[in-house]
Formats: sequence, structure tokens, C-alpha cells
Amino acid sequence: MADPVVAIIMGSQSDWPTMKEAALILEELDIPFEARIVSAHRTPDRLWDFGKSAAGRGLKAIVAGAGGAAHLPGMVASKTRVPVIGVPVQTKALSGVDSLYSIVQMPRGYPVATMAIGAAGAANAGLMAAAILANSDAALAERLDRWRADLSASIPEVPSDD
Ligand code: RP5
Repeated sequence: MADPVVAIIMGSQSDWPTMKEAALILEELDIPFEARIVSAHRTPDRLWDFGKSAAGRGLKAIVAGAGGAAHLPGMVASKTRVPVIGVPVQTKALSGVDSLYSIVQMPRGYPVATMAIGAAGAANAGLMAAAILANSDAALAERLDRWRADLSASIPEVPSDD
């Protein structure tokens, strides 16, 4: 197994059904990744260790998903220069707007590239990580171009009643 170049981290096991969408994209594009539960609030030491070691371990992008008081993406961005792509997980109480606002409003100096709320955001986070890596990986660039062309080709031009 190749060393992971992308990490998918999430605040809780309950985030996995959403964050799995990012994992499926990375699998489709043949990008080695790891998935970990790292909570800003419940496992702060794990978060610190993860952030401190991310660049040295060869990670090129981090997809970080959390819901509610979603501090994980921002906190990890404060510990590493590896690009962080944030996924606001949909919540019951506030539909994920809480997650979105918690992730997107970073102070100057520590950016998090914030995706849409929920599953589409997680899938797009996988694609964004792939796009970052494709800048320096010609074979991956080709796979990503093909993936995009296939998606385009799958969209019918005429709507159907079926
Ligand atoms: C956050 O709290 C997690 O990212 C999750 O979205 C939310 C709820 O976590 P659980 O109570 O389901 O473990 O830290």
C-alpha cells in the first residue's frame, strides 16, 4: 500500500456517512488516503499530533469534516501548512448552517477552503484534493480530466419522464 497523500479527518463516527463521499472519489481516482476520527473538542491531543506531523508524513491535502461547532478544519489549519479543505456536515438542529459558518469564517492568515454543506461538499472536497495533487502529477491529471469528461457525458440533453 502506498503512503497516504490525502487525509480525510472528521470530528465523529457520525460524520463518516458524509465523509465517505470524499473517500469514494479518492478511491475512484486511485489516490492513496487515510481516514481518521480526530475531534477538536473530544481528542485535542490527537488533533495536535495529527497537525504537527501532517507535512512531514507527506500529506499533500487534508479534507476535514465536522458538524455544529465545527472547529476541526480551522484548528488543523492552524497547525499545518498542508492545504485544508473543510466540509460542513449537515446537522439536525441548524441544517449545517452552523457548521458552514464555523468553518468558513477563518481569520486572515489561516485559510480553510470551504465546500458546500453535506454529501456534495464532501465529494467536491475529494475532487478539490485531486485537483491540488494533479498540478504535479500528470497521470492523475489525466484521470481527473477523464472523470470530469465522463460526468459531462452522463448528463442527458433532454429531460425524461422516467
Ligand atoms: C462534531 O459534533 C462532529 O463533527 C459531529 O458532526 C458532531 C456531533 O458528533 P456526535 O455527537 O454525533 O459524535 O464534533
